[in-house]
Amino acid sequence: GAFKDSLTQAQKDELHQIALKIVQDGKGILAADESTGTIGKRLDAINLENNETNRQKYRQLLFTTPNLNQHISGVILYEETFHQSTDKGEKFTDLLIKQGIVPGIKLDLGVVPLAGTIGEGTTQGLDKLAERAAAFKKGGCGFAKWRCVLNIGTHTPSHLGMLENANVLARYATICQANGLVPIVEPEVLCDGEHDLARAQKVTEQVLAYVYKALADHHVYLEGTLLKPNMVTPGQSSSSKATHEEIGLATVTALRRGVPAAVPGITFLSGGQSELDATANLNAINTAPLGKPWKLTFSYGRALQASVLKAWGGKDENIAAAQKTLLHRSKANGDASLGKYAGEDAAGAAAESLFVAKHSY
Ligand code: 5MM
Repeated sequence: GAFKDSLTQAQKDELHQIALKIVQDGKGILAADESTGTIGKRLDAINLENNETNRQKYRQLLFTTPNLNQHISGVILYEETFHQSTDKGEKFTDLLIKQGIVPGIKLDLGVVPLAGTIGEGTTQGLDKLAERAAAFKKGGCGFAKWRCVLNIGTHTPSHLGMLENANVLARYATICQANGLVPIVEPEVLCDGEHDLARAQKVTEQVLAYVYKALADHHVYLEGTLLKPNMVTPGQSSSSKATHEEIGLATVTALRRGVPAAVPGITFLSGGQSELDATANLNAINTAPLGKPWKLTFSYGRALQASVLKAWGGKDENIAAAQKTLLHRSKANGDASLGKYAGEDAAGAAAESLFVAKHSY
């Protein structure tokens, strides 16, 4: 049908530049946008009460890590964190911007059931989204995130599940772009289930096809977006395991089939993988023997924070050690985003043992 471009060239250029900054060589995103309930589970694991003081303390630890900007180009914040400051009174957003790190904001308001489906959902938060996006842009954010969830079952994801989630991601993306925020489009195909690698690949391809059809229908400017997908892995309860190389090949194959070359970058979620698997798989993705027209990097929550939380344990005397752990995992993933991850040195062994001790997220 007829198309009237709603973004000016200057708006497009700004969005494209932000996206390119986030996926610059050797860097990726720290997803620190856990909502109050989710961060509560993380704090509970180290016996800390889930209150505003402890949430501020923890995020301060992350964002004041010396040299964080060496491997981190963007940080996703939850609304409460966006409004918080360091003990010295500097806003977290200003602290990040000062380091050349782009602050981002989680805009979705969570998953709700999709009536009539077999346990499928959609993500809410479109009401007043333009006003919220404009306020976060004004407050220094350069990008946003919206997470949709799809699950693999005998009869899922359904046509309705894929169509609805693709459409809501597209609506969110247009609203972000109109307000100067690069939308990170996150259609997460969960790894729960007994399915094998081939099924995970097929479902990921189908989900991506729905997403990019919707983004095209809604006139989303692809150069000013980023994709945050799952890696293609066998289901968590699958009897068949896959090597990093097989995961890398399946993931890049699916992405090549579904993601337009105009998209500047793909920033993977870790989805409950161990820290070491998330790093090794990202490296295998970048070394897979296929053409890759986009940057392939990380936007990890759990796989950047599990051993950091453990090292901290809520104690002030451990802050420096916890920050060292964060820098170490960020470097490992930054190397993996270049296909140059060569395994772990001594500090990495620490990260490994910490991870094994905390096996289930
Ligand atoms: C960090 O967790 C994010 C927010 O989760 P809730 O809405 O449950 O609080 C989450 O969206 C995250 O950014 C992505 O799922 C990627 O995180 P992982 O841990 O899978 O790398």
